[in-house]
Amino acid sequence: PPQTATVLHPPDLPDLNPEFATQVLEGLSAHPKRIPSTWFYDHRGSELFEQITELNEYYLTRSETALLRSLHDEFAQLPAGSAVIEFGSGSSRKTPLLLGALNAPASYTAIDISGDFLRQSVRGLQLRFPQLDVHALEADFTAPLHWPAALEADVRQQPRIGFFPGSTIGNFTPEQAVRFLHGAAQFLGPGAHLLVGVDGTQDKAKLIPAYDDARGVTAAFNRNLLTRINRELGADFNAQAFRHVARFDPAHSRIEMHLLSPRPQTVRLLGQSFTFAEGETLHTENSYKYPLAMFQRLAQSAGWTPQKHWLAADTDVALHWLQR
Ligand code: AVJ
Repeated sequence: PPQTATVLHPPDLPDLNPEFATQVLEGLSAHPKRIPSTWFYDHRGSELFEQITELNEYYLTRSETALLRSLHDEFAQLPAGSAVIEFGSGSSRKTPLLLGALNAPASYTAIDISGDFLRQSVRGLQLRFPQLDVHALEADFTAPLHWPAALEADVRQQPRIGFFPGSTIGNFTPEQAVRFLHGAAQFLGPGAHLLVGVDGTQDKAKLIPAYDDARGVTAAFNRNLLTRINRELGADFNAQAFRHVARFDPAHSRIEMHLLSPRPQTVRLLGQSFTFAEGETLHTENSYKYPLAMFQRLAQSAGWTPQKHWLAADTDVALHWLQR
């Protein structure tokens, strides 16, 4: 007699994020292998990034923070009652420097994909700035954004200042950066300003240690991606069997991070195997470095007018002030 087949249901992995699974499967099947750097930031990854920002070698955070402090008086001259909108606010560590300098800002809207971090940091800011109307939008700002109707009417009346610090824009390809800047212009509306932090460093002697520090915090940050894939997608990466590599590519003006397999090895993930040849790498991050004029051209091609910029005293970290 013909036998009856049994329908198997895929196992329920309650934490399996389909977007994460798809991008990891695609990236490991690609040549060269790659995974988008957005996946670094699980809880541990965010902790490790915070530690990176405190390293001596990682000049970016220190430079930008000093720059923001030095602009206190200049920010105080801007029109009162503004709406500050931060993209990818994360822990919002730099936000108080801007909010504290501005003349009686009316509202602050934080936008982040991680609702967890967002709720926490927005609470802290509300306590620190009790007069401020504080809003949190859980959204992916790399895709087109729309104002919730409840906020739009209020914010549209206020002078709008977008805030995108930390050289986060460097994680986009130039094409993605233009798309983001264009979307931010639409979202912020006519007359808005955008304050963007951009690193323009081209000196390998400064870049390599910043992305491959002596204490190995950046290496741990990079390898944590493999640990996360193991935990959330059930893979069997041996994170310690990969070497952290940071390289500068001057042709693309970007620093790259990779995980290098010093010997051949095979990894299993969701029923598939992926083989690494000796010396093969998994490309985990691009961090584009835009010198001043290069970033101004990029901003212009996205519909922004560069009005001003400020350069850090001892590094090539800059803040750009753009107007729509
Ligand atoms: C958060 C994207 C600005 O590219 O410098 C730090 C992330 N990667 N060390 C950067 C990062 C390795 C960081 N950004």
